[in-house]
Amino acid sequence: MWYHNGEGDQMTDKHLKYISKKMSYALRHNPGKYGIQLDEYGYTDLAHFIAALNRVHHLALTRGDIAAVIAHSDKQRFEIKGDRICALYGHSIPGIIHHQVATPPAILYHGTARRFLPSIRKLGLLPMQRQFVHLSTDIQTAHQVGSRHDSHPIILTIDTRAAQTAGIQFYVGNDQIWLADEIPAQFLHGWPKKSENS
Ligand code: HQG
Repeated sequence: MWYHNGEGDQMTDKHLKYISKKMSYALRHNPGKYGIQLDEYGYTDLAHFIAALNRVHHLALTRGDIAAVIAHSDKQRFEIKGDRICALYGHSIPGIIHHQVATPPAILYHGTARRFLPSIRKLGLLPMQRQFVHLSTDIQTAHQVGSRHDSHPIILTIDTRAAQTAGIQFYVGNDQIWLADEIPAQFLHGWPKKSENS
């Protein structure tokens, strides 16, 4: 399938995915490689960002190309505000990126691998390599997230009201993703019977 960038050029799904991966890498994991700086909310200057992507990867991307990547993505990964762009979630860089604190739906979901369950039972959900634990608003999204780690993912449910009452804060990622510093195991439900998991 071909996508238009609004400037007369066309890109394939493969092109869009390639660019999206590089954008994620730069904005979530390694801005230093691109010579860009993120502010405390993860935003950076869009023109500088495009120039950096082009320089590092020998591309000739325009603002229209970046807009096309965002518009045709399967997930809401990035946001452009005026002349700035950010990744909405997924960061692993050392300095914490701030997200808005808010009250999530009463139940959130987290799709994970069967092999992680013994550790999650003990330690709760931890951010692991990222800055925050990622939670989904619906089961289908949680299933997709968990499928990245296991062909038969387990969907845990999070009792957000009980967690909030205990002082756990939730942060806005995008319409389908919420973030938290950690979720202790007592607020997690939907465990399979012990015999069904590793
Ligand atoms: C697991 C993608 C052992 C956790 C997705 C997960 C998402 C533990 C894995 C976003 C644990 C980390 C994030 C513990 C958590 N012991 N394992 N105590 N606590 N884990 O990829 O949530 O496509 O860093 O269950 O769609 O899978 O990149 O996090 O399985 O929205 O835009 O440790 O990234 O978005 O894996 O995915 P990840 P995630 P994009």
